Amino acid sequence: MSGVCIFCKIIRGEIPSMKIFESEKTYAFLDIGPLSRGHSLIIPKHHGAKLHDIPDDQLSELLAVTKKIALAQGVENYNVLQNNGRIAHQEVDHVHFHLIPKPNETQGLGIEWPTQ
Ligand code: DGP
Repeated sequence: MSGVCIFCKIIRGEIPSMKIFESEKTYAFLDIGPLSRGHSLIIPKHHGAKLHDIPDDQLSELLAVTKKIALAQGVENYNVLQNNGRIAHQEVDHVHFHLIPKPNETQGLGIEWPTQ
């Protein structure tokens, strides 16, 4: 955990978030600036800026949780994105997977997700 990282603060509950899922290793919540309804972020509790900073067991759970959230949302068309470094458009230096339902699928979400 990092004292200054905003995603570590979200995990600790020091910054509010719309939590979707939490386990020992993983936390998921709605993106503050959603690109579509249900846009979610799935993050490891282990602090690391880039993909290669995260232990393999945490990475595998991140993808499994991403899949479960997509299934729970009931969407069939979506993007999963993960940015590393400023040139690659990473803004928050704590590894995160974006799960972005495609706009024409959002009306089919199985769950009413608030946009926050
Ligand atoms: P990236 O460019 O891949 O680093 O995306 C960072 C994402 O994090 C961006 O879509 C907005 C989101 N974000 C940044 N700060 C907060 C926050 O405090 N709360 C929530 N829910 N999302 C945040």
